[in-house]
Amino acid sequence: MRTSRPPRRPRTSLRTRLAALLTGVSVAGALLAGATAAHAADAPLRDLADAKDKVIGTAVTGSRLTGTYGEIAGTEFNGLTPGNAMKWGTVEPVRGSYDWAEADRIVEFAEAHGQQVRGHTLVWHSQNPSWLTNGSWTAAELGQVLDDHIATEVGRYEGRLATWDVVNEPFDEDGTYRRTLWYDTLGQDYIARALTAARAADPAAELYINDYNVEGVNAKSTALYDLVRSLKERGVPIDGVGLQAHLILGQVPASLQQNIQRFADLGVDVAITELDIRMQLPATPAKLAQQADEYEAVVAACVAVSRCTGVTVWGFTDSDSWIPDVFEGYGAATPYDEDYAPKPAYGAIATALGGTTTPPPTDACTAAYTVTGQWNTGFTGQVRIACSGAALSSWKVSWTYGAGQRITQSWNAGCTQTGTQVTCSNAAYNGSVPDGGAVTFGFNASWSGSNPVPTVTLA
Ligand code: G2I
Repeated sequence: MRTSRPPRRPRTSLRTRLAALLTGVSVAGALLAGATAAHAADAPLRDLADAKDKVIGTAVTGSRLTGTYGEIAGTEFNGLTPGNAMKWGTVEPVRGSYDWAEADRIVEFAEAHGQQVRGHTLVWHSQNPSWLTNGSWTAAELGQVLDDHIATEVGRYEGRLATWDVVNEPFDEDGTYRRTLWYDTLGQDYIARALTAARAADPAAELYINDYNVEGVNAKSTALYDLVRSLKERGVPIDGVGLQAHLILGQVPASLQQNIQRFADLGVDVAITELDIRMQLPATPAKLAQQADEYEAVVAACVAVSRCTGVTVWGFTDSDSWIPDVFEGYGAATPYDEDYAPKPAYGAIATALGGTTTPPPTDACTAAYTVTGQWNTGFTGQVRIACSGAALSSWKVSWTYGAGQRITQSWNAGCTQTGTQVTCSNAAYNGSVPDGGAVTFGFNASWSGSNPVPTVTLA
């Protein structure tokens, strides 16, 4: 960490965050139901991370920050990275015409929840607007475009973001510079130029270079190491390196901690910025257990090095992961499944952060209630009935609504509401829940004022 810089923002206390939660109507109705919470760590990941002065972050999609997604993002993580919202193509699709809606939403959410934000990303070869990639630029023109973009975007959030991934993915696998618009037009000094512009626009933000396949000691990470050393020698502002860590099950580099340590010894911070561990589908208990061990190893490697500032997962739920879109047949890469149930990897992260987890009950069927989407007057919810060591041939789930919510529609179950009392029974086709299986039903309902989550009973 730099010495001549303003100190990091004070960490927000649990009490402050709770107050923010309770006054935020949009999230007040999204608390996790008991059955899901019972699978979670005994303390939220963010409290464990705070106690170790580390970041446990997640990439997020702005439009999804309500309901259970928003609840988990807000309560389990102390850092957020916009997955796409701050990329050039998102914020300036037309030259000079900016769209900050999703980025603003994420920053405001983070501030309401006492979280730090990692800005991602300013200079990259991908997800750029066509006016930029199709333009024909002289070096002078493109340099100015770059300076202006950084001044505008970093300036907009000055003082509010902890960190920027200023330059993303500058190297090829063999450690040579990636041939991009930036490199081809401006030469390798586009990197120093971008860092200098970012420092000018927000002197308090920590400035990083971020790349993938640089987690272990190899040609690419050594090129990054040499670049950082030379930038520091020249007095170019560089505060840290981001190791993305898009990993494959069974392939966590053995030299991860050694690599983190060598950057730390060079005098920069290190962050694991985009962790996910993908596996060939289907996910099996054995693969999920191995994945948990590997998540634990990655987080533990960061915890072991004081200059490793923390770990961000690239989406916390499998329903918000880039993997299935890009790697056919692969998935299940994040710590929560598509229904927001914590996977073994979640408990493993908690363990690496010094926490404990209460294992889910065995020999039981449980019901978990989640709010999957919420708007002004209505919301969509779902209940997942899962069995482990037991089985059901029919089921009935009931709960009491405490704040005037009313079911308007249901699917995959027959629901009735009398006063505050809701009872939902299986449809003709989904009464049977086998050992190791699960059934989900959904509903729409109205709410106003607040939307607290009820405790559900399974009969
Ligand atoms: O590719 C994985 C990550 C590698 N490191 C840099 C990250 O910025 C990158 O993130 C991913 C996002 O997670 C994806 O969500 O970057 C992708 C683009 O390279 C993102 O994918 C894009 C899709 O390609 C678009 O079709 C889609 O419109 O996401 C867009 C928004 O959902």
